[in-house]
Amino acid sequence: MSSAPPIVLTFAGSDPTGGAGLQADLLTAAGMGCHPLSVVTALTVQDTHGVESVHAVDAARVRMQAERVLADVRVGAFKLGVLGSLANVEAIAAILADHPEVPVVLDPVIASGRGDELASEEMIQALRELLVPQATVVTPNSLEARRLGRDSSLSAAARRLVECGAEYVLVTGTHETGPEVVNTLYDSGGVVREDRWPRLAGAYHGSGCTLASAIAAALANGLGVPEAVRDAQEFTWQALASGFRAGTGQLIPDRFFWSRETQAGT
Ligand code: PXL
Repeated sequence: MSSAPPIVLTFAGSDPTGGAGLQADLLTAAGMGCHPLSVVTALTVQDTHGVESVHAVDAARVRMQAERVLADVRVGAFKLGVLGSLANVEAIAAILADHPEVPVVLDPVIASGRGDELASEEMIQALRELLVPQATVVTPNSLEARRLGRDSSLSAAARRLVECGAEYVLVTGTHETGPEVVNTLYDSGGVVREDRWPRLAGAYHGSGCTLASAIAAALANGLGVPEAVRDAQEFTWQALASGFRAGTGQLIPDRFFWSRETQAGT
């Protein structure tokens, strides 16, 4: 019997395309050497173009899934994505409070890449009040940072989220313009690190899920937050650069890019 790999528990909505959501989290955690546990918070109907509808799982069932597996398995990190309903946000906040030693990566998903709404205004408020204070790292893109942090300035919005209780806030720059994507990590002292990546031309299904899950996997592997954020960006950039076209819409990141690389000369 071999020893267990680090374990990540994701709370996420199912994306049948395998590009985003729960399936992105499972592939990413596995691709980063972790074993993924999953609590399904919602079912979505979608294709690689965008999300048609979201169907929340009942909050009591979300709580039962999590409590049962957490009573059995020791978890190295939690990752939160689409949560489906206000009642689910409240249930998950209570579960996290029972496990204060486990780091939490909160991806505050508000919309799909195409702009389909994935969280209501009351859910955004509950994220801010109940989950941001328990987060080790919150990973908003710039649009989410401005809405969640209620400020048009990204640094001011990030500061607000740290004031709400997040230990770190990683604001991603995919939705901004310019030849580089600038991702900035903040804590209570201000900017911790700023990483610049050549902007890739494609539109991707599940880039934010991949990044947040990769951070959770790196934390479960024992890294500190700044190093986890660095490794996760490297992994994500490579997964995106190796992205493939499965349907007629957005590209899907390849979280197993490393297993498909051919050796030079072979
Ligand atoms: O990429 C954010 C995201 C997360 N979770 C689910 C999604 C999406 C985007 O489409 O569908 C289930």
